[in-house]
Amino acid sequence: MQITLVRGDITEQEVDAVVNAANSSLLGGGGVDGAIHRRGGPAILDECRKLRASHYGGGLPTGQAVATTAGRLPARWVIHTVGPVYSSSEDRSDLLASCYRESLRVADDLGVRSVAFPAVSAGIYGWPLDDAARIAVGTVRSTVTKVTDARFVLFTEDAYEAFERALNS
Ligand code: AR6
Repeated sequence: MQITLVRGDITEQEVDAVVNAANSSLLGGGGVDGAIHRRGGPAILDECRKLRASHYGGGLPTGQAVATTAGRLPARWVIHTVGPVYSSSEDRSDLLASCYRESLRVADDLGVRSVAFPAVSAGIYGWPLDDAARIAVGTVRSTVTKVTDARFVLFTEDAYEAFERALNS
């Protein structure tokens, strides 16, 4: 698998699947989630509502992932995952790692080869960037998958640099 870093907007990525840093309601929010729903259009939210009704009435649990189509995005699929809110008193790293592992598992179920990830939990959910980057890169690197192109799409220079450090260490 080739891992690359891109500075930019995940909604513009021409990949098979983009990962969304969602919340358990699956009904949208700010950050990456807001951008994906805005740019992808209402088809994504419709499918999220149906998934809630059929499988996730109590919400998609933290650390899990589920796919919808991608509406008007250049990608074909959106894989929604729910990162943990950062806590300084409790180690939630396993849940953050699970987001990447489960997203790759869903990508394998879809049979796709290229996946773009944002820095899950490193925005509104408050995760320190270097730690979020270390977990993201470490987990994607060590997961057995048929995905051949894993791309981290970083919105800010700070995030890009943190992922660069993680990738080079
Ligand atoms: N493309 C790539 N990265 C982005 C984009 C974009 N268009 N927009 C923001 N980022 P966040 P979280 C970066 O807050 O911390 C939502 O309300 C951002 O700079 O999107 O997992 C959900 O509904 C940061 O580095 O996700 C949840 O309630 C990273 O993406 C909650 O936020 C993740 O920031 C999830 O919070």
